[in-house]
Amino acid sequence: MTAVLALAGCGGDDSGGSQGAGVKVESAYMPQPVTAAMAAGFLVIENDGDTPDTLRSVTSDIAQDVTIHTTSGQTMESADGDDRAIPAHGRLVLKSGGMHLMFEKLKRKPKEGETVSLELHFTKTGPVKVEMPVKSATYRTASSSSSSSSSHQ
Ligand SMILES: [Cu+2]
Repeated sequence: MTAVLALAGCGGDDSGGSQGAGVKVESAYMPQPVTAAMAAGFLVIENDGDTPDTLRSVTSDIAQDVTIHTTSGQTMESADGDDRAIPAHGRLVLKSGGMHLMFEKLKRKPKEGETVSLELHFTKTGPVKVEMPVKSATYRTASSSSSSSSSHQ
């Protein structure tokens, strides 16, 4: 649970009181997984604040582990600190064919119509709770233009 990231921050001055201010989550969804082994999740994190932030970890009620992956070609790898950065007044997009959440060791298999609870942990902002709807296995957001299929959606 303690992913230790050596963050090149702004000198460790975290006396500011803007906890939870700038970050919000949109367009979260989970395609209904094919197997009970793992599931993918997608969302968009918007940072309205003046401070860059970093997605540090994700927890969920349905999975023992939630990891953050990037997809390159047909393979995926763990997304590191740079990939997880959310610039000030910027966004971090997790979408099909790109970065995604990977729910592993599922406690139950999510079904279309259900909602999965997760909590996002950031370097600066306090935890953000997300209710992620489970969609059909082939669901795509309108903005997702990628038609390439990776191995686990
Ligand atoms: Cu993955």
